[in-house]
Amino acid sequence: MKKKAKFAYCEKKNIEIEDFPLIFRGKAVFLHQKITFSTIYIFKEMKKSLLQRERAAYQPKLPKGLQGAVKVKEGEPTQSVGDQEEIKKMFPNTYGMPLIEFVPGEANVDRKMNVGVILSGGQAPGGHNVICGIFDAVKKINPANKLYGFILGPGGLVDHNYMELTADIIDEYRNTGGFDMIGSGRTKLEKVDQFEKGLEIIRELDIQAVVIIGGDDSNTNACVLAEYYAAKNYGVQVIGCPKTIDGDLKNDQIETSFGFDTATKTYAELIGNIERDCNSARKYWHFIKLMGRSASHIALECALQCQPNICIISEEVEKKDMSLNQIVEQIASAVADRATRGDNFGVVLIPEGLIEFIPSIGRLIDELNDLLAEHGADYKDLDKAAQREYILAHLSKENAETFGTLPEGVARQLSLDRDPHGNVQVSLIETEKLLSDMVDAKLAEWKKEGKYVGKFAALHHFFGYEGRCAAPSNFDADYCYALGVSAAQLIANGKTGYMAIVKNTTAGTDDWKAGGVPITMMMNMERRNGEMKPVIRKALVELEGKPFKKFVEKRDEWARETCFVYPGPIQYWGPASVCDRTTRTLALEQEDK
Ligand code: FBP
Repeated sequence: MKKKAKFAYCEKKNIEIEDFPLIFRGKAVFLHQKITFSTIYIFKEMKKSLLQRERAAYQPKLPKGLQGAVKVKEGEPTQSVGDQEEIKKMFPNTYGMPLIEFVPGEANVDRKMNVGVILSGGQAPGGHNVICGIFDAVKKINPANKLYGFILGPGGLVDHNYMELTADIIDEYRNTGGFDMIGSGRTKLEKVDQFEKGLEIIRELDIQAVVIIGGDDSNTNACVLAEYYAAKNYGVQVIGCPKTIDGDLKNDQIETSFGFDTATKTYAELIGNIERDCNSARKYWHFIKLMGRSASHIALECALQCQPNICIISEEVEKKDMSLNQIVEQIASAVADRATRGDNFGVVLIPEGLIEFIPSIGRLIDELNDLLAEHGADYKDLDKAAQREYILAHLSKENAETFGTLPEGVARQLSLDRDPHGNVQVSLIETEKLLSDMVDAKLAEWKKEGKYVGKFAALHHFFGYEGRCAAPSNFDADYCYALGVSAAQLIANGKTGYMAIVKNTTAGTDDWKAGGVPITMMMNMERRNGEMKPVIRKALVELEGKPFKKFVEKRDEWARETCFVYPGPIQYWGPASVCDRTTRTLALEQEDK
């Protein structure tokens, strides 16, 4: 409906424009709080493609332990991965709980429970299937149970924006990508008044448990909320779910975060297409930046799938204490070497988070974080030039020098507001452009010195948002649905402060093992926004791990020769060897386990 028509409708019905109903499947569904026009547009009835229609009929495969009646098998008590004493003190009610596995049982729990669900942070393929899994499981446990979706992320809980998720709505979104069923957001749940505000709507809707589907930061919030409600004896359970395309929410208990599989397969398809174009025209160097705020898992996985000439791994840059100039020389050397054989073309993959891992820039960002946290107010009102001067005047000598040498756009981006979790918005920094400009300059220098004879023409790409809402691969469709069912079972069995997990994911789905891990088990203390905070430890690329070692074994050959592989699009139907194939990262990591 057009904006004008909406105003006319509200006038006729004598309602405020903020109370305009959500039109879903031709029916007016009144949200119970003020919503904005942008919110309304999310819920427009979907037009389905043929693929979507066929895909809707796909029934995700469940592990044996979740197929029928479910029994809880408890493991040993757990402890946090670091700073045990501090974490234990901060989470007295949710610390030390045992690991849980669901195994086939005799009788199912028949619990009356209403559940609220929140999608938090960046989109990741499969989020809708988590919600579908929760829905099917809570209805199976007791058909009177209700599922509510909080709208546009954790803020929906605090602002009381929600909708009941009925079978009609759920069926629209089975096996689809995106988070548009209820939307997502990055509001950080950390203050008591937010928890209390949330409780009001939880009580009003008679909700017994909230599931937060998110990455490391959002699950940290889930843990804090679980502890708060437990400490207050409110009887509200909080369960987390491991989401992020970045692949950095993994550890001994979480084999992979959902969305990584589909997103990397989508990027690998695009990179493969570029490689083929590159190998056909033989005249460009393609610089491709890939999402992944911090860790380089996405870049590494795409490299293993596509065999580009160069892939930079941030964790290695940090370990080797490399400067920006050394990275540029490494790329320029490979370009110059290929040029000696007449190959003036190639593909370079760059992880989005690289800039923070270059040690000198990392130190600068740490100081900037503290500076912006401390002096936020007096800095914000200054104009651009004055902000730069302010920063240069307040930084230590070493960091001021680094800041001064950065191109203005990059320096500016590093000095802007952090996201609500204190992260630099690295997706907005054009590292691919920065590196190719510097490589160009280096090659020009070498040309003058007679060390380089080729031609260098660069093209730039950034693949991030292109993959976050892709239709989930079979792996993510199954994995997410199982995570949703697992979350519902954790709730039915009275658990709180747990994250739903599914393990043994390189075996057939029947043999996957579903259960729960206490969130406190994954926590340690880290500095955020100038303060030490309990957070889930991020999993970076392990330089001793098999995926990186495999890459190192091959990379010199890939740099010299043209060894491109073109993976093609995700397949939903066909031989299992193609359709159900996991990522190389997961396969290599699980090889000996
Ligand atoms: P999550 O950690 O919330 O899953 O988000 C990851 C991510 O996709 C990063 O790869 C990227 O840097 C960031 O989100 C982009 O954030 P935004 O969606 O706010 O632009």
